[in-house]
Amino acid sequence: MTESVQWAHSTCPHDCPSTCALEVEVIDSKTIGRVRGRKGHPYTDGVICGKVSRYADRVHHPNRLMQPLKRVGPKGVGMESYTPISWEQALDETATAFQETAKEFGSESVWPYFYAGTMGHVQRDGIDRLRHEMRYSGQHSTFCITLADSGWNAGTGKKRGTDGREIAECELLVVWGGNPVNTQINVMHQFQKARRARNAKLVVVDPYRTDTAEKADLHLKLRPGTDGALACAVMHVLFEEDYADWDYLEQYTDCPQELREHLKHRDPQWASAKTGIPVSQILEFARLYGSTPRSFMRIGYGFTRSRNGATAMHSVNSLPAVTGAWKYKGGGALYGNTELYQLNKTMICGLDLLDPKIRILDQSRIGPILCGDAQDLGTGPPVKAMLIQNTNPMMVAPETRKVRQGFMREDLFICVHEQFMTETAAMADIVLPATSFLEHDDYYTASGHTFLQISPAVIEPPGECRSNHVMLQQLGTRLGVKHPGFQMTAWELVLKTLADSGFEGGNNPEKRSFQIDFDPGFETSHYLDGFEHPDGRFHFRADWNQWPFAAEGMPQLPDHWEVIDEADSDKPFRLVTAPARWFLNSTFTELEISRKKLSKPRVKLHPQDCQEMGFSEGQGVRIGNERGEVQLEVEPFDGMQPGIAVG
Ligand SMILES: Nc1nc2c(c(=O)[nH]1)N[C@H]1C(S)=C(S)[C@@H](COP(=O)(O)OP(=O)(O)OC[C@H]3O[C@@H](n4cnc5c(=O)[nH]c(N)nc54)[C@H](O)[C@@H]3O)O[C@H]1N2
Ligand SMILES: Nc1nc2c(c(=O)[nH]1)N[C@H]1C(S)=C(S)[C@@H](COP(=O)(O)OP(=O)(O)OC[C@H]3O[C@@H](n4cnc5c(=O)[nH]c(N)nc54)[C@H](O)[C@@H]3O)O[C@H]1N2
Ligand code: SF4
Ligand SMILES: [Mo]
Repeated sequence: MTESVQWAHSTCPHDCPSTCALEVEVIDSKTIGRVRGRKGHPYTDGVICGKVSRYADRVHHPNRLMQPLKRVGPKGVGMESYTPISWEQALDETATAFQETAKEFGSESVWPYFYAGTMGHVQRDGIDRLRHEMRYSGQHSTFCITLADSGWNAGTGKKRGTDGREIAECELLVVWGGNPVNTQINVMHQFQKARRARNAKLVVVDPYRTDTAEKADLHLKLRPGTDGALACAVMHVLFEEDYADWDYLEQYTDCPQELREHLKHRDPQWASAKTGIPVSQILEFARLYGSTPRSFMRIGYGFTRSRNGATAMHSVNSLPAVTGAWKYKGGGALYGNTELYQLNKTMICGLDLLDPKIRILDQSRIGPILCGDAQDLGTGPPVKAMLIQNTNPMMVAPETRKVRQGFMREDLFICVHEQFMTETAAMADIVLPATSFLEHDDYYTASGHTFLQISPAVIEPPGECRSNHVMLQQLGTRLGVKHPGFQMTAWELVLKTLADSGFEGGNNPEKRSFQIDFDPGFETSHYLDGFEHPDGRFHFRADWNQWPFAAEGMPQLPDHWEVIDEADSDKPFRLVTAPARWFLNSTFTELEISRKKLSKPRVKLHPQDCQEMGFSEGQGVRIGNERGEVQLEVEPFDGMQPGIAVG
């Protein structure tokens, strides 16, 4: 007898540029088996990472939250502080807490808080519809992309770039501030094709020797936060040694003569002193880059983890505009494609209800905010109640010490909707069990490719799990919401959003998965029909004031902006918090395989530093500063400069 195996289409929902097309083995209506990449997808093409290929262990994990919980013991302990309650009771108590808080302190004292646990737009962003209708405080989402986005857009005008598939056609790939072997394996898959076909070269710009850097022809090990200096010196050489494409510069950029003048003194010696990279390597890279027309820059998020990230990104992003690499197939740059997708999300986000006068709080400042920081709170009330979906701020938000202190407040009502008892859930008064992407409907856009993928649920929700959308509907009903978005199912919201954006979704009652390619074609993705500024040019002169939150004193032309925390005798190391291959931010910590692959959290320190400080391999150390601290094991590592700690 032959066994008939059923495979359903799905899309990886995690916060990863790859947004891989998946195939999921369906064992029965409640159980999945294997998960694999979907062959033939034009970009992800059957390749996925190790953690998602073990997804059955995550969806069917014995620690999955299965029923609503109410806290009856102390915060921060976990399951034993909770007792099961019904959904009715959990939602009633949450609604009552929000209503009473809003009545006493005003609606802005309630702060819905979310990030990127799932990247599906319906399930991720629906919380904004509740926010806007109830006039709760807004959220400025600054965990990750803000600095990079503004730096990129200052140059090109829009967050889009060369199609990732063209990596396969390059002669040189420059991976700058990213570690795709860990964080988006598909880049390496595309690059292998270029390497096989024409021996394409790989340059990696990263403070430490990552698994990606291991594969590089040239690895530039710079000091963290000095990318602006490196980029300036490279452009200095491009101008001085005649690699600049003046026809391109005159036609497509705003002030090339001025840039050249500005860079006159930012030479490799100047940059070497700041970056710690030898002059010879800067020259080698500049000459290789300048002499290779089909040079593809894959720009990651790494260097944007420093305070000068926006100006560093803008400086790096200026390189292909100097050489004119944008003109060539396999040339140009890609940081992210999210603005390719022009979607009308009014129905999901309740944008028609948004009142710009309502206070917006900075997500990354949650610690100070919960501790009552007057600058953050402005003239508004303190935050007294929160709904948290899709994020684990106790682990991921900066200034850990204050985050913890804030969450410990007994006068703060917290409802967390989660799949697992995370560190944040363990601080909540009410914990609600959430579905996974395999158990709800949604659509996904990508950062690293051009497809919008529509993916219905593959199995039924386990236990009493409910999706973010259903939870918001049911809480909203209790709060008296009227927006039509609350009346629709998640699937109806998917189709409505597509229809409102001018795409054919059909009524599709049998819920088929499908995808739409937003590839704008070669001319547009390479900005050959103009950059996205009113003058159609790439801007070497950045207008930072177009962003309401821009800092004072940002250099307009590419530069090294000296606002980072330099190491000193008190704090001798600069910290790099690099993504681990078997975890995704704080997700996958429950997976046995991930725990096995990275048995202990470690900090890489240069052997010279270890010797000076008397540290040996495996020794436990506490690293930290006034904002927080963490206990790690020392791993002596010579693949970086001294004075850097890689956690
Ligand atoms: N396995 C895994 N995959 C992930 C994630 C994960 O945690 N684990 N996270 C996901 C998310 S949310 C994101 S945003 C992406 C991020 O993925 P990436 O774009 O790869 O960016 P980062 O995670 O910031 O770090 C990448 C590299 O930047 C380097 N870096 C740090 N500081 C600097 C600097 O000042 N200059 C330069 N040039 N490099 C620097 C780090 O050493 C690191 O190797 O990955 C996603 N995918
Ligand atoms: N310590 C540390 N801090 C970091 C990072 C890091 O790697 N380590 N990375 C930084 C970066 S680049 C980013 S983008 C941010 C990311 O920060 P977060 O967006 O908070 O990412 P995660 O830590 O993965 O937490 C996501 C949570 O969402 C839950 N979740 C997943 N799907 C759903 C769903 O459908 N519904 C609900 N209700 N919950 C769901 C998961 O179980 C998980 O606990 O963190 C930043 N800070
Ligand atoms: S590489 Fe990224 S998008 Fe692909 S399966 Fe892994 S986490 Fe998901
Ligand atoms: Mo991120």
